Amino acid sequence: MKRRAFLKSGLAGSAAFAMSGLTLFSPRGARAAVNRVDLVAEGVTRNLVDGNSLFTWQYRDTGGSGPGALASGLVVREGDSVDVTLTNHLDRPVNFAIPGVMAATPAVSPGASRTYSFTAPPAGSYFYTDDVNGEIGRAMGLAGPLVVMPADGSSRLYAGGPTFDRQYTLVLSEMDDRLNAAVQNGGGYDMAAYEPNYYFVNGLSYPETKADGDTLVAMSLGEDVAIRFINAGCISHPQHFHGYHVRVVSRNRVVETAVIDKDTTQVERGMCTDVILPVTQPGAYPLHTHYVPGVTANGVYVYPYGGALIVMSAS
Ligand SMILES: [Cu+2]
Repeated sequence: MKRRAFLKSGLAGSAAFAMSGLTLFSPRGARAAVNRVDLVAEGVTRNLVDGNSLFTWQYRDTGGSGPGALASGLVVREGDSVDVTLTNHLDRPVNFAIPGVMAATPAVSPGASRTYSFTAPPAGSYFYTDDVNGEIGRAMGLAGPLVVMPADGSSRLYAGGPTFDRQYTLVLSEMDDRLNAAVQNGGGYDMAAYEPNYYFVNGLSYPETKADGDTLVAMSLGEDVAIRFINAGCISHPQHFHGYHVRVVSRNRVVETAVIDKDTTQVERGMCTDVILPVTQPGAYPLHTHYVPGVTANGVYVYPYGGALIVMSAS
């Protein structure tokens, strides 16, 4: 059975690391002394929902992949040792950094490799990215989710936090095709001119999102579903729910002190917002950014193709 096939269910309790769409790089059911991951930073041309194509950057996990169209994604347990070896196939130095955990790490020159070792931080949602190219790395797509589960193996967003029955990780990002073209030609970009025209969840745009098992949120009535929003882009991505209210559990691992039911929650750039969604009714409902251009593709509205909109389905 291919490893990806394990990951689609997202049901808690079926296996310690079972979750939607995220790469498991340690053997299932057994904890490796050291989790070893090999990432390649590379340029790829991506086909977009409107028929255009875009030169992007990615971290590709040579042993697996991330949710949706993302080429990498890490799931570990709190306290695990992790060795990430990054090989750089890009035209400029990059690094591997985890905002809030490790910043300004040594860069890897083009053609070279370097190993980054760290101990998995407290349970919660994180992402890794490049921080030696200003915002260019994130704007080009150089990011992946890092999910840290509690050391006791429980299905909780943080140690002692609320439990969940199922979890999804949704990485939010956007791109400005002029920046991609400039970088493809070896240049940089003035981020003051950044005006994205493509929007993604797990590297996909609607309607691709509803055809992807990691990115279509499939739920059952009565469940508490955890959703980890990880904003790896350069603008805010406010998330609006139809059909349900959610409870924001934490923002960047800081636990909310006053928890109220919300139908919209802001996810600032660089922010990881974890929510619990009680599935109170069956049906299919959209979950989308409340930033209106975010549900377009190159200025065209969501029908027949669009941006950062996904479908939540409950039965
Ligand atoms: Cu709406």
